[in-house]
Amino acid sequence: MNRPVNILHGTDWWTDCDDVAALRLLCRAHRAGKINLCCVGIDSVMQYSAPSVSAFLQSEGVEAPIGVDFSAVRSGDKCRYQKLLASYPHTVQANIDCIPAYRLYRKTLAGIDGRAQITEVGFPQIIMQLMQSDPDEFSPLSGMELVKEKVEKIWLMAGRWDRSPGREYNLTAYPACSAAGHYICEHSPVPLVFLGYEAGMDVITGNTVPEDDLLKKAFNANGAANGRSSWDPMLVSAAITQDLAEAGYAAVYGRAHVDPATGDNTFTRGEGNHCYLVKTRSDAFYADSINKILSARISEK
Ligand SMILES: [Ca+2]
Repeated sequence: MNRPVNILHGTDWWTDCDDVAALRLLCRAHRAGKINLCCVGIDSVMQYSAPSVSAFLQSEGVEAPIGVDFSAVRSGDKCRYQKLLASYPHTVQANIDCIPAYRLYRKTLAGIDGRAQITEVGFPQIIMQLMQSDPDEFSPLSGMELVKEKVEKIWLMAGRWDRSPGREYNLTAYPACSAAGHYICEHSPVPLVFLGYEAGMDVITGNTVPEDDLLKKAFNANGAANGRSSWDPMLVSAAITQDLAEAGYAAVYGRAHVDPATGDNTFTRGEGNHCYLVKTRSDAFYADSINKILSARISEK
């Protein structure tokens, strides 16, 4: 059996619940030995951010350190499911008990044997902060050197690639997202794989999860009792599978661009180690395979 892929996972864990579905897929893949979920970075700060991720991981029987992007504080944000999740048992009691997410990524990358891949289903600032980071007690390498040495590729749920220019939330929510998206596209020393808005919009999942399941409760609290678009679960699903054809995608290669001011994304086909994913199967194919995992009771281990 192949060695499980090391994954550092970033999630905005904010106003949408598909982040929770994505984390379940990663936890189940971790428990099945397909991946090693090394850590989770939260790229939006709310009162219950870290405690709610901690509770969800605990409910999945997975231990992974949590980091927080403390620069991503927003005012007036609605806590739709985080408080509910945090009412379940958890070990991380507050955001301040975590180290900054980019530092956790440094620590994780420096400590792993072999290389890792990064999945990001929210805002791209943690990855930019990692790339821009200085040597520290975890590694004598700069962030860029560390990424070059230890990261194989970066998977991002971001952008809209069936239009030019395209606009999508993770790159346009606020100025820091656009700037970080631009930076990563211009400077990443490793391949970038994008799954865009257009791929996940019509794939509805979460609707088959039993009512007493914590994931379903998070969906219900988010107003998604009948399921939700599958942007984040599809991105992590592709990363877990590793084989794009098997996961149901063709890749369009070239170079992605993000306007640093507006967050609009464009793509130049041809030379380049960026790609965006195009579905090769029916929406039911992705929905069924994701729902099958989301709806399964946790296995004894
Ligand atoms: Ca998300």
